[in-house]
Order: sequence, then C-alpha cells, then structure tokens
Amino acid sequence: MSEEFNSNQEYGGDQIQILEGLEAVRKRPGMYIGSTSARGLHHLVYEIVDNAVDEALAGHCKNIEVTINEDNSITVQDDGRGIPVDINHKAGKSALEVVFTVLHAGGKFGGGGYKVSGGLHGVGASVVNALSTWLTVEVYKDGKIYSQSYKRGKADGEVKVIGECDKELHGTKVHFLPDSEIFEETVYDYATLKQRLRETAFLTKGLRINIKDTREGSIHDHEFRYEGGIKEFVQYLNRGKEPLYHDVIYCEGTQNGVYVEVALQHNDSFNDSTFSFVNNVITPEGGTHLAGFRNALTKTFNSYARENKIIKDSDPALTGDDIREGLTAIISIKIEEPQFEGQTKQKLGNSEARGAVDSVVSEKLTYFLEQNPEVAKNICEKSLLAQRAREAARKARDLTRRKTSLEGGSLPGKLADCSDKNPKNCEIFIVEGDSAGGSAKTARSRATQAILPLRGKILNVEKARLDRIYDNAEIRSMITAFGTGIHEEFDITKLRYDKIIIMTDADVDGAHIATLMLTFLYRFMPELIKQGHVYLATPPLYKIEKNKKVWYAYDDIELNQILTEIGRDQNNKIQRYKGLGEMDADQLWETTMDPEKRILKQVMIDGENSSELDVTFTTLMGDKVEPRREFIEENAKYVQNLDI
Ligand code: TTJ
Repeated sequence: MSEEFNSNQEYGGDQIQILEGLEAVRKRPGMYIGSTSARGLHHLVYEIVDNAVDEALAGHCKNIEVTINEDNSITVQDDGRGIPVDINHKAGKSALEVVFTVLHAGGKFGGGGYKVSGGLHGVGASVVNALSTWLTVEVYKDGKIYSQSYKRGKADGEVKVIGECDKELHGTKVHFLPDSEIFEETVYDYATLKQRLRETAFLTKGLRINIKDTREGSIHDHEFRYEGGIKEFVQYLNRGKEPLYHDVIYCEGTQNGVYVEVALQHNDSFNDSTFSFVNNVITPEGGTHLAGFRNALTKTFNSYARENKIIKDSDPALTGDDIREGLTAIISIKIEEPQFEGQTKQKLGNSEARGAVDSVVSEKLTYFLEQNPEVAKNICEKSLLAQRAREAARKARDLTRRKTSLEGGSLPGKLADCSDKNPKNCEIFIVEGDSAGGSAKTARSRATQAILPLRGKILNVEKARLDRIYDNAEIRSMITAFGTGIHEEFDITKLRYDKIIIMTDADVDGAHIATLMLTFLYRFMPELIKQGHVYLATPPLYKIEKNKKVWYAYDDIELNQILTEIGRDQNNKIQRYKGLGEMDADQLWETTMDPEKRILKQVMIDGENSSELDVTFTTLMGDKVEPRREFIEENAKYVQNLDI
C-alpha cells in the first residue's frame, strides 16, 4: 500500500457519521445486497471481510480468519485495532453499536482514512446485521474483551465487558447467522468463498487470509498470503500456460488521488485475460481504468517498436488487439469515491481514473521496456505475428463473405434452418455427429427449431490462432448460422436464434465436445452466454419399460425414484443410453427437444467469478497436463455437474 492511503489519524467514537435508519434493509434486501439468492448470502461474508481488509490497508491488520461453522453461521476475525467502543456523542451510543445498527455508518471516518468498503458492495456491517437472525461482535483491546449482540439488526443489550485478555491482543470478531426468513439459500459454498478470499489476498499483498470449513462431512482449510500481490495473481492465472518471458511486469503509482497497480505477463496463448478491480471489487464491464490501461499499452509498445526500428515508419501500427494477444493482466486501483455506471453498475465511470492509469502505466512500462530490451523485442514480435494472423484472418473472412454473397448470402449447407423468421421464436440445436443430426432433423419442429450437425470434435480455440480458427469449417458454419459475427464485429441484434442449444451425448466424449463448444463461445462471443442465450440439452440416461409403458430417467437418482414407484421386478426393462444415436427421432423429440418436456440447462457466467473461470478454461483446455490433473482431482465431486 502506498503512503497516501496510510492514515496516521486517530479516530474515536465521534468521527462516525450517522446517515439513515435500518428499517428499509429487511424490507428490500435486494436493494442493498443485490439479491437474496446464494449470491446475496455470500455477499454478507465479503461485506464483513472488506471491513477487516480496510484495517489491513490502513496498516493495522495482518491476519483475517473466516470460518464456516456447523450451523452455516460465519465467523470473521481480524487482528486490527478493534472497532472503537467509546460513546459517539451525536448518536448517544457506543461507536460499535453505531457501526452495526446505523445504515452507512462507519464507511468514512470523516476523510483521511482510506476505505475499500466504500466500493460496490460497501453497504456496511449494519446491512449484514439487519439480515442476520443474530449477530455477535467481540472487540479485543486494552486488555479487555467488549461484546454486543443483536437480533435481526436490533441491539440485544448494551456493549459489555465480558472478560479480560492479554494487553497486547487486539482485534475484532464478528459471528453471524444469515436469516432464513430473508435468504432463499442459507448453505454456504466453501469453493465460492475460497475463490473470492484468494482474490482478496492477491489484491492485498502480505495479508494472510485463512478460511476454514468446520461442517461435518466437508472439513476444509486454506491459507492465502501473497507477498507479491497482483504479480502472483498474474502468475496464478498463467499457471496452465507457457509464459513468454520470466518476470511479471509491474507498474505502481498514484496520481490525482488514484492509487494504481498493474501487473502483466504474456503467454503463448491467443486470448486476452485482463481483469480490472476498483477498491478490491472486480469490474466485469471494465470502465475508465481499463480504457486508460489499454491506451497506455498500445501507445507505449508502438512508440517503442518504432523507435527501435522493430516496425518501420511505413508499416502500419500495432493494434491493441495485436499487443493484447496472449496477455494476462491485473489492473487494480483504489479511489476515494468510485462511481459505477451501466446497467449492472459494474463499469467504472470516474474520468480521473483513465488519466491516472494511463500515465502510471505509460511511464513505468516505457522504463521497463528500455531496461529489458529482450522482453520488449519478444512481445513486439508476438504482436507482429498476431498482426499478420489478423490480416490473414481478415482476408479469409472477406473471401468467405464475398463467396457467401455470391451464393445469395447463403447459410451453411449442413444447416437445416427453421421457417419462422422472427429470431425471438427460434432456436438452434448444435448436434454432435451426422447420425444424431439426422434424427434431430426428423424430430424437430420445423417452424422454430434449426439443426446444425457438427462432424466430430471442433477445433480447440485455446490452442489455435485466429487465421486457423477462421479456417475451421465447423466454426465457420456456427458463426454464419448465428449471424452475429465475432470479436469486434460482434452484434447481438443480428442473432438469428434466441436459444443456442448444445446437444451432445451424455458421455465423456459428449462432455468434451460441449466443453470445446463452450470454450469457443466464451472466447469469441461471451455476450451470448452473458445474455443467457446458450443452453445445454439434457438427453436421458435411462429408458425404463414395463408392461408397454415407458419412463425416462435423467440421472441415477431419478432412475431409483422411478423403480421405487413402479416396483422393482423382472418385467422392468432398463436401457442405458450411450449416445443420442441410440434414440429414434420420436424418442429424441420426446425426451430432449420438445419444449414442453425437455430439460435445458442455461449456461451462465457470473462476472464476479470471471478470473477463476478463465483459469478453469485454460486448465481444462490448455496444454499442461499437471494443472489439469490437479484441477480434476480437486473438483472430482463437482465434475458430474460441471456448471460453468
Ligand atoms: C476504526 O478507527 C479506530 C481504530 O479501528 C478502526 C476500525 O474500525 N478497525 C476495524 C474494524 N478493524 N476491524 C474492523 C472490523 C472487522 C470485522 C471483522 C468486521 C467489522 C464490521 C469491522
């Protein structure tokens, strides 16, 4: 943390500003924590942890411990100075009580103290308290243990001294149980919390964060501490890839009150994996800080390449896309009053952030390139290759376009299109294999369902450059069929189908093909997934026949339910489907395609988890065997239901 944000001011109970009451929170929880689903439930933990992280950023806390208890309650403990317990004269009660019972209190202690909890989720500990059946806080300071308890946000007694402790001991411990009257989901997911806390640890270098699950049957324990901060974050993101040079490039600086930290390293892949954060909260939609970074990167590399005659004066400039091919980067800024824009309020709007990131990165990167000519040359050459591939891809694309316009804007030959011309009514099934494709064509409802059979496995886009990808027939036919174009030309208003349904066999190969397809969509048309247009079909695993009656089971649990219902006897004929091809057209329609009866799984991307998702795709689809084996072992119990 830079000096600017270390405050030496001392705060007492009077510095806490009081803004408004708490009643509204229980009435409209969604307004404060986004939702009352599992997501909102997990936000409660982040909210409390962020308060402890603030104390770490102020330089007074080194350890944070998070525990999921047996009853799904959560304990968060830090070794900071402890929340003040003295009387806040404006409120006429202790500062501690104000923090937990007054909305928006405690966010800013009258300036000077820098707070990440002023960020996107910075609604304050009082919101967590209001949404908890009970909450207990303990403060360790000056040799005493202070405590106060609350029920659904209301103080249940005064702040009391409940014991003594070592004079040297200091910190805050919060223990709460999310209210089942408020939350639809009250069971915490260890992996979700672990992932987010790992990210928090990367973003706050040196801070140790420990997470423990003590629930029966799911005992876990992880500790995160990264002295290298976001440099180590970049190494973590690149762990399944081959870095292009050894050291992560790091830029740090402060301008106009904006603290900027950027870490970057290229790898041998072709994707851009850049993640931006404001006050430790991810900004999936980017914003001014990301724009500043991109501008600095493009400008700096072009200047370097021209000055060092890597590109001639007459050559075209490298584009941002060229320089960002195979880039992994973290942009982390800290800013006093972040403003968020856009539909989901996930895009930074502060204009001063653009200039700050641009100038910090330009200055530090220019210096780095001058000091490290080998690395500089390496990156420039990779960018030049990318430029050539892009040029080749553009030519191939133009050629395809011209060809298709000669053929009257024709769609892929293998596509059996639907007749309805209103995309809202239409769906397209991407089907593995020609034979299943044939059945699907017979089975479909012609008006609204289109079928595109794909032959064998599609190209793994994690391992191929743009020109090869454009050259791949299966990928080309998908792009043409969808109608949206890809990358910078992507236009969702041109989408020809409301639902894109991936239909593969219910076996390992089928899962692999579905993953290849999802990888392609994720890297080339992420908006399709983000806006909920992508689905996985669910073919049944079993057919059960008894006395001329037929049942289908989609998993083993269902099979058992059906067998229990109809009685387990010798007249039962159970068939295990190995592939779509084993079903005739009628069966395929009835079990997998009929909108009235089928099960579709919608594929979703949660912007908040996007850095981990990137790791998942590289790990699963990349070259390195060891990280993939580890990933599969770690996630063995989830693999059956791999939900990306
Ligand atoms: C405020 O200024 C005086 C010294 O202590 C500062 C403070 O509030 N520190 C602090 C708060 N450390 N830890 C917290 C905290 C920790 C948890 C787990 C939860 C909450 C709401 C606050």
